Amino acid sequence: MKQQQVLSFPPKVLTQDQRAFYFENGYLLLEKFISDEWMDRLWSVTDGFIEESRSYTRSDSKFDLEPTHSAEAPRLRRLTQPVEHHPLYWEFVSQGPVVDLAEDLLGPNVKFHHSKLNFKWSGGGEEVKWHQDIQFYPHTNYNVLAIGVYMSDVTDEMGPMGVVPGSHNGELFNQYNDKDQWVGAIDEKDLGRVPLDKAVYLKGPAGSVTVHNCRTVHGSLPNNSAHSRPLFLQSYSAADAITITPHPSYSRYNGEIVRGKPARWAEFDPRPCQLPPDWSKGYSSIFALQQEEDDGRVAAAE
Ligand SMILES: O=C(O)CCC(=O)C(=O)O
Repeated sequence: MKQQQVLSFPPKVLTQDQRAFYFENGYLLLEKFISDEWMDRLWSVTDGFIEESRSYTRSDSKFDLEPTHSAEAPRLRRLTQPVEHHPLYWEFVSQGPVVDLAEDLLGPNVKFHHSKLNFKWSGGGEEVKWHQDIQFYPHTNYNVLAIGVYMSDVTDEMGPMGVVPGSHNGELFNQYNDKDQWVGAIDEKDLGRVPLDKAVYLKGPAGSVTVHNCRTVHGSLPNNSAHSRPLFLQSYSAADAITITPHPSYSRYNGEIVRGKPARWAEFDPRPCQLPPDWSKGYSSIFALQQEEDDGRVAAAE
């Protein structure tokens, strides 16, 4: 669905100006968009996963751990596909206020792609290098976005999400290194073509929400503060954006329609998209890949 068509539907939670801002700049920040009640419910299950991670000594398809993670001092990078691990996350992703937001930006038919909870732990939680999302999961068009919920108050020291305004209308970058290995990050030599001096860092109190288009260049610095920066991210697409490559991480909900109805016609954008490696046997995480810890594969059975 084209932007003008999306805008022709009455919005549920955004103003027309906010929708126009997203289409022009490729991102949005909505301060305290999620209620305290929702945040308390999300924390009530998230604390349990942090506890559970203490019994893990290495990353798998559920927990992505920093190399120094231990039972005494957990250091989680990510809970992968939270929707797969607790029904509350799926309730939030499929019925919470973020679905109205997705509908306002994608049109009446909205499809879930995946979710993840990036913790960016206190005292050095890893950076996320500048990258674009769509090369991880190419679709037939670019009506694909990620909505992030800050689960704690986020300040400049905590490595807030940084976005480059307008970059969604620019170049799609190579995310392989010189040895043709996927690293999921834009190479230093290409970053000169990205106006990083214009980057905007999205901060706000707990319950604030970030939105970025799948082509928007984004990343975040290490978290050198004393507090973790959990960001619960969910990706959605317009129903007529069809995935081209196998899904990198399994969830029973991948591809579920959360609003409206499935597409009968695929919409195609003529702009080409780089393809990721074949992850059909498993995928680790953007952190492991960008730090070049592995080639992105985990055993499928894990
Ligand atoms: O957690 C962040 O700061 C950014 C996350 C991100 O871009 C990703 O996981 O793809």
